[in-house]
Formats: sequence, C-alpha cells, structure tokens
Amino acid sequence: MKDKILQLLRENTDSFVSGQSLSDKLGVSRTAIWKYINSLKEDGYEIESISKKGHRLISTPDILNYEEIKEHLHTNIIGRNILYYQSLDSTNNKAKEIAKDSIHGTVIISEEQTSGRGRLGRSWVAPKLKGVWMSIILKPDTDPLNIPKVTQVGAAAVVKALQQFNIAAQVKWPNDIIINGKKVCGILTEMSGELNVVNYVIMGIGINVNMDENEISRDILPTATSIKIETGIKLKRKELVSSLLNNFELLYKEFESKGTIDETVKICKENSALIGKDVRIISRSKETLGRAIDLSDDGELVVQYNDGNIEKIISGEISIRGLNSYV
Ligand code: BT5
Repeated sequence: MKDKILQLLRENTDSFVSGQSLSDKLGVSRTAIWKYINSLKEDGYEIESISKKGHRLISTPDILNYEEIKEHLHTNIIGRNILYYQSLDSTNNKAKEIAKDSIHGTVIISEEQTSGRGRLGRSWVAPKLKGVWMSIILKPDTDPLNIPKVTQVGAAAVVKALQQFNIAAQVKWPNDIIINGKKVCGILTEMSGELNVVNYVIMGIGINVNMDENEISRDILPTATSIKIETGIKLKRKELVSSLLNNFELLYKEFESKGTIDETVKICKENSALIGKDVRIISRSKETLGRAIDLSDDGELVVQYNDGNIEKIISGEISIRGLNSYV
C-alpha cells in the first residue's frame, strides 16, 4: 500500500494529492492513508501535508530499496527483484540461503553488514548507510572454470558506473577497485556447483561511498578510502546502484550469450591499476616478483616473472601488491 501511495505522490510532485482522492483510488480509509503517509515520513520521505489540500512529495531519501532504485534502472532482469534489509550479517550469506529458490538476477542489499566477508576468510567493514553492500544471484549456464570472468564483469561495471558520475577509478586485478591508489570497492564472487555444472554464483560488491576519513576503521585506513574522501563528491547511493546494475546487465549479456568478455576486458585494460607495473604475486605458499604486462581475453592477469617466464594467472586465491605499497 505504501508503494502505491508513493507512486501516486511521485506522479504529482507539482500539486497536492488529497487524502480523499488517495483513499478513493486505493480503497482504504483516510485514517489508514494518514498512517501510511506518516510511515513514509519516518522512512525519510519529505512530504508536505496541509489540511484541506493534501500531500505533496518534496524529496525522496537515499535508501536502497527497489522503489528508489527503479527510478534509474533500465535493466530487464538484473535487479528487477531486490530484497532490501536494514541490517544483515552479510549479503552474500543471505544470498546463499535463498539462491536455490531465487530467480537469476535477484539482488540482496543491506544498509549495513555486521559480518561482511572478503576473500579467504577476511572481513569486510560495511557501516550503516555509508556505502553499497549488495550481492547479485546469477545462474549462468556455463562451466565452473568460467566463473572468474564474472568478477571481471563486475569490476568493469563498477568502473563504468563511476565514469558516469565523472569519477575515474582503476581495477586492481582481480577484485578491487581503487581511486588514487586506495581501495574503494571489493568484489567477492562465490559459487555453488559440481564438476561441470554451476548451480549458482553470488557476486558480492562492497563500495565505500560516503564515509569521511574518521568513519573508516583504523586498521584498514592505510589501504582503504571512500569515493567522497577521494573526490569530494557525495553520490546518491541509489543512483550509483542503478547505474551499476545497468552496466552490469549490459556487460554480463556478452558473457551469457557468447561466453566471451571482450568488452569487459577492454574496460579493465583501459583502467588497469597494474598493467605495466612491477608486482608481488602472493599465493598461499609463496611470493614471487614480476611485472604485470597484460590482461588475457579471458580476464586473466598476464605476468612476466623476473626470470623471464610469462604466465597467465587465474584469480582464485592470488593477491597482487605493488613492490613497496598496496599498488
Ligand atoms: C574483498 O575481499 O575485497 C571482497 C569484499 C566484498 C564485500 C562485499 S559487501 C557485499 C557482499 N557481502 C559480503 O559479506 N561481502 C561482499 P579481499 O580482497 O579479501 O579484501 C579484504 C580486505 O580488504 C580486508 O582484509 C581489509 O584489509 C580490507 N577491507 C575491509 N573492509 C574494507 C572496506 N570497507 N574498504 C576497503 N578495504 C576494506
């Protein structure tokens, strides 16, 4: 009912909509309408209410429910089913719980995470209302070996979305997006499948949007930052999410229909934080020195080790660092 009232108010922002006409159109009492309007106000909608005139929508809050995101969403499938929470331990955990019974393209968004996860059991800090913490459930008909490509599609979609707000960001292969050498976004792609079958993929994306420096926890401050800190721009998170989903659907289409990620690789190469740089390639057991020289057509990082050997690295459990710093 709240959605319907909101829709009617959105369609009439330059005039007042009377309580009586809302009540007539929606078939509920004026008292009920009054209660719903108050509840919308509590959600952060600014509504001017004047007796004998009615209600007029003045502004909408920057919250990440479907009602708000759909305003700028142009997708057919991705994000057409959004499950929105005030607080979750981790959107990837919630996505896992419901993935089997959810449609492809379902998105889980939470305003905060109390136990956000990174790769390899690391934690991800996700404070309330300051960023975008979301997971996309995907059901690709492909071999599990192709799933690392999805992380690259996500990374390219984040870079493209930021470009639409005139923000330049780079991909630090395989799963970080950085601005001025510091991390603003991390991607955690998880999969359930068998040898040759993918049941589902969950792509978790965390973006630090509007934190100030004193809101970034101290232990991550040396490598972490937010879009606001680096650019001074306070983005509307809902517009960023719509743009991200729009770009993701476009890029994912190529992967889904042809299995290739040419457009994604082009974006990741053009905006790579690593290509041309000396790097440390860190796996569980060892650290090797080399230079990042390219990105393969499949989105693997091509490195030349100091002994001259060239190898393509699959994202898996590898971390890349600069020789003396994060990048
Ligand atoms: C990642 O792992 O970067 C993947 C992060 C994915 C987060 C999203 S949020 C929505 C979804 N639900 C989840 O539970 N997770 C996903 P990794 O490359 O392992 O990096 C983790 C490291 O980044 C940590 O060890 C910290 O050093 C650092 N870190 C933690 N929180 C951060 C933040 N908010 N911003 C920047 N760096 C952070």
